Amino acid sequence: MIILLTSTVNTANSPSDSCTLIHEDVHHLTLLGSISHQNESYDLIINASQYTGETDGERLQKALDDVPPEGAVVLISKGVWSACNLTAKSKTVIMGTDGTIIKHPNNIEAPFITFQNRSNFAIINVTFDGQSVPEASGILILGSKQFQIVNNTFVNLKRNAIRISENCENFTIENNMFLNCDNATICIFGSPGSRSIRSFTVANNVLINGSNNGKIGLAFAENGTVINNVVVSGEYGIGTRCVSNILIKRNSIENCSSYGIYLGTQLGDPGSNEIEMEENYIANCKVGISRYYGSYSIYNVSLRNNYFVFNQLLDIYADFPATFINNTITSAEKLKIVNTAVKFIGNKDINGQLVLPADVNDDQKIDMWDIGIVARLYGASKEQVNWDSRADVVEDGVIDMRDLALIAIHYGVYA
Ligand SMILES: [Ca+2]
Ligand SMILES: [Ca+2]
Repeated sequence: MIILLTSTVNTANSPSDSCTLIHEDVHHLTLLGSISHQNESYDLIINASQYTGETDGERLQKALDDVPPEGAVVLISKGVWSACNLTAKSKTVIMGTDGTIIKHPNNIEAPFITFQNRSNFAIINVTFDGQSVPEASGILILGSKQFQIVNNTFVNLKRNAIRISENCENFTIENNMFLNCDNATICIFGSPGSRSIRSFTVANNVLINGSNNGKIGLAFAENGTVINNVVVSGEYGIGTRCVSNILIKRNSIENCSSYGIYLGTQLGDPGSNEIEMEENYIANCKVGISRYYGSYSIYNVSLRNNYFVFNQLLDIYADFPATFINNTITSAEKLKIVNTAVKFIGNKDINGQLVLPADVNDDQKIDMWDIGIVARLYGASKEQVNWDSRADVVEDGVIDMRDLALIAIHYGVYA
């Protein structure tokens, strides 16, 4: 790796201090191996410590402004920097060392840094402290592509620690830690009405204590993977709206005050479809999974081998059409189906008992006997004396076509 310290480096500061910083930073980078991302490597390193200015923000901005068209790494040395409202160019790798902290100045709502209409950039190894400034977001990325946000720490961001919006594609948010970050902590939010964000991975992030709408939020997005993330003590775990071709896999969501995973829709959106959820663990939330809001179209949703256990009200509130295969829930009582197009196969409770929601007479088979019971009670409503809640398989307080439809979907299923 060639390291060039160019004439853009300002040496007006104490020369000996500067040399030490350069040495430390270069040493650190050498340990990392090479400075490359998205298959590009940058030979130019710009050390922000070498810049003078009235404020840390001014110094950092000067360093960022010095990135040439061919790209550079902007090193931010160990220490506390007070800055926000920075902007960066394409081909900029912003890199901290261990102990690089950027603190939000009080009472300024601007994000720390904005990338708008940029490509090929990264933010690596920086701690961002939002100082709990209301409405202040962290990293704002608009209309950009080919970028990575990796190995950073975000604390006390009260709105969108990371917000990705407009048309964005080919990016990764990986190995970041979020502590006390609220209001859609990781917020991938395309343009309402279309799925304008595509081809992304959100992996191995840890979100702790996002009690006020803390979550991984995906809206107006497609072709994405959300994998191996941990959300603890948020309001939600993973929230979606108007998404397609999304894989949600092996995430662990615990102790959220509302929905572990939700699939929201709104009128005017194209709805959500082609969503696969596999091997997630959702426990001790208020509700494990639900649509939560909206009645617009959802289709081709499948859930396999997930654990929805010990959630307070319900493990699964199936108010959306989906295929549930081989999942584990706490008990049959923690499942509520209110959508007639739910297919429920091979799911068990924590004691290994099959949960067969259309098995009205509890004989581990779904057949004519179950249809017979529903037919006999057809038209009954909850207030009537002949009411039998077992026949109300689509749990809406009436025994009607919807219950027959759900049994028909499962007809022939045996334990
Ligand atoms: Ca039966
Ligand atoms: Ca019913």
